[in-house]
Amino acid sequence: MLGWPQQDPQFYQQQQQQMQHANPNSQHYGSYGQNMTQNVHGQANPWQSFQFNSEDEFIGMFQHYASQSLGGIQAEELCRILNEHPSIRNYYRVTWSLELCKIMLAMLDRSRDGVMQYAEFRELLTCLLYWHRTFQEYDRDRSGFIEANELHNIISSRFLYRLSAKSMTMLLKRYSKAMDDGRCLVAFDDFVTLSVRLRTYTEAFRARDRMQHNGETGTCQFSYDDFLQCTMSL
Ligand SMILES: [Ca+2]
Repeated sequence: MLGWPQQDPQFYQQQQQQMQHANPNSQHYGSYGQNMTQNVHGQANPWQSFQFNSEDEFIGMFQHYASQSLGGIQAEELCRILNEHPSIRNYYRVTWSLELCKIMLAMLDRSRDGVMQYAEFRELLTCLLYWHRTFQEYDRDRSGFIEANELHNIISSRFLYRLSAKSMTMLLKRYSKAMDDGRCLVAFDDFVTLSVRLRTYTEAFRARDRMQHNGETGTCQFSYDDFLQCTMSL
């Protein structure tokens, strides 16, 4: 549908099962995601955070934007919800780009149909709450920016990714902006883009490693087509 790269659903299901049994403290991949699972599920709740009276009311808002024939929303509608809905817009106080909405939709498109169903939408907003809270902890003056060295701390000490110094330097350069006073600043939407890509690529790579090696080795093989499907969808 809509030119979306289709992945074999059986492969995807297998990938999900593999991830559920993945060692949370991997020698090769750190323990990324574990912290988020502990902190987000049960604590952050999108409908309460955005001051809806009930989850039903929140679902009603989603359905208002959703296409009945598709059974969900596409990136354009996701963008409209984040930018137009007063309490959600007020919460984040950023302008969400269509490009970032496409990336976020792709990250959680579990059914690989290019459409965000309610469960995927709820998971995304839960994820965004966690990333926003994490970002705000470091953005103490509420300027909407954090410093590049704080991004370094979040990736390694909070998200628990295991990256080489070289990869980390590349990430900081790619996702921060150098200011005249010598500081390097990271905006919230760039932080979200980075968080989505890091998580999605790590999961895709790790799942292939496990399937190909019956364990984790920190390496895997991609066919050209599979590589394109993984990278070009984000
Ligand atoms: Ca979907």
